[in-house]
Amino acid sequence: MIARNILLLLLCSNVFLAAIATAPQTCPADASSGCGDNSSGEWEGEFFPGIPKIKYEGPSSKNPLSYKWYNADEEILGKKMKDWMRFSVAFWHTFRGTGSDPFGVQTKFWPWEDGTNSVAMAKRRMRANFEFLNKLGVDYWCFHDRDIAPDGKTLEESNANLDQVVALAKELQGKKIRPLWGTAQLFVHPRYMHGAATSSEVGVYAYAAAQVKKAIEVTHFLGGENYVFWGGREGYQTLLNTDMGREIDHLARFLQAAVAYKKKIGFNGTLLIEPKPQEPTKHQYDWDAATSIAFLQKYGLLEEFKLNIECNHATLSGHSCHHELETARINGLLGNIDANTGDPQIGWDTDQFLTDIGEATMVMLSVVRNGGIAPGGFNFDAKLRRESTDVEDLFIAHISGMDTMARGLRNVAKLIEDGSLAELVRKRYQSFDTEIGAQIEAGKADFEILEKKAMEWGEPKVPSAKQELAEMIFQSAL
Ligand code: XLS
Ligand code: NI
Ligand code: NI
Repeated sequence: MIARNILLLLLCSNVFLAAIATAPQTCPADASSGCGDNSSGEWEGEFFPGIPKIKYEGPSSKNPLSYKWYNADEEILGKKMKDWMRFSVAFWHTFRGTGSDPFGVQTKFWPWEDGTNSVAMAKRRMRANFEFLNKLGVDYWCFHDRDIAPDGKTLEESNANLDQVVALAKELQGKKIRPLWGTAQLFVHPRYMHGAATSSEVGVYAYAAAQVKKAIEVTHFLGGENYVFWGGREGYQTLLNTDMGREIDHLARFLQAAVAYKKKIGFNGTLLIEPKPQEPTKHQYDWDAATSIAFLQKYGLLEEFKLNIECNHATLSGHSCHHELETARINGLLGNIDANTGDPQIGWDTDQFLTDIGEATMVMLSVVRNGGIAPGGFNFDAKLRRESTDVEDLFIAHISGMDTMARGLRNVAKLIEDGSLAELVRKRYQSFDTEIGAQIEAGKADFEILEKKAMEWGEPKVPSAKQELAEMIFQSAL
C-alpha cells in the first residue's frame, strides 16, 4: 500500500510541481510543519513589479496609481502636507489580512505568500512591506508583535522569532522610515479569552506584561514614535461573573507598570490608549475618549498617556469621529488617528478606507486646531474589502485614503482663508467677551454677582445659532 502510494506520488510529481509553480501553496500555518521554502526570507525580488513609485499628478489625472490631491512637499497652512499627515501603513491589514470573515475563508492570495507562518515567510513579508512603503512614499508603519513574527511554542521562542524579524526590519527601514507605533497582540491567542490585563487569571496578566515589555523594547529599538494600547478583550460579556472594579484596577496597575518600564529603558515615545466601545467583548472598558480620560485621571495617568482616536470606533460608540477628536483635543490628549471609517448600514468595525470628503474635512479641522498631530500621525487601520483581491488594490486603497485626507486639509485651508465660519463661532460667544464674561471664565463670578446682573438685565435676548448657515459655509469649501 505504502509502495503503491510512493509510486503514484512519483508519477504525479511532475504535475504536482507544475501546479506549485502556478497556484499558491497551501501549507498549514504552522512553523513546525516543515512545509514551505525556508530560504524565502532571503528572497530579494520585486514584490510589486509593474507598480511605479506613486507620484502626484494633480486632480485632473485619470491614473489610479497617482496622487491627485496629496502632494507631499506642498505647503498648506505653513506646513508640508506630509508633516500634517504623517501617514502610516498598518501591517496587520495590508500584509496579514486574508479577506476571511465569519462566513467564509481566505480570498486574498498574495503572490509572495508561501502558505506558511514561518520566520522565513515573515522576513519575506517584511521586505514586501518596505517595497510597499517606498513605492507609496509613506515614512511610517504600525505593527503588532504577532503580525510581524510567528508565535513560538514558548515565550522565549516567540521573542527569538520577533528579534530575527525586527533585525531585518531595522535594516530595511534605512534612515527615513520608522514605526509610527508598535503594539502587542493580546487578543488572538486562546490564553487571552478573558482579556489580558483584565483577565481573571494571574498567569495571563503576567504573560501579557511580558509580551508588552518585549513589544515596547522592539518599538524602541526600531525608533518607533508611539506605543499603542488598544483594549483587545479588556472588557466583559456579562457583569454576573465579572468584578468590574477589580478588573479596571488591574488594568491601571498594568499601565502604570508599562509607564515605569518605558522610562526605565529610555523610550520617549508617547503611550496611547485607543478607545473602542465593543467588539470583541460586549463592553470594552476604554469605551470612548471621555471614558478613557476619566480612567486616566482616576489612576494618575493623565500626564503619561494620550489617545489614539479611530474613526470607526468613534461611530461604534455612538459619536462622530469629529466629536471624539475634539474631546481628545480640548483635553490636550489628541495623540494619533487610526484613519478609517465604518459603514452606515453595518454595526461593526468594518475598517474601511475613509473616502468621505466631508468627514475628512471635519477630521482635519481638529488636527489643524491642534497645530498638527506629531509625534502621532494617520495610521490606515483599514483593509481592502473581502472582494478586492488584486495586488494593485492595496495601492489604490491607500492612495484613495491619502487623497481624501489631503482634500480634507485643503478644504480646511479654504475655510480658514474664507474666515466666515470662525467669525460665525466668534460672534456666537461674543456676549462672553465682556467684563462679566471674563469674570465668569476666570472663575470669579459667584452666584450673588450673577443674580444681581440677571435682575439688572431682565429677560435675556437669545440669538439664532445659525446652524444652516454654518453648514452652508462648510459645504462651500468641499
Ligand atoms: C481594533 C483596533 C486595532 C488597534 C491595534 O479594532 O483598531 O487594530 O488599532 O491593536
Ligand atoms: Ni485601530
Ligand atoms: Ni478598529
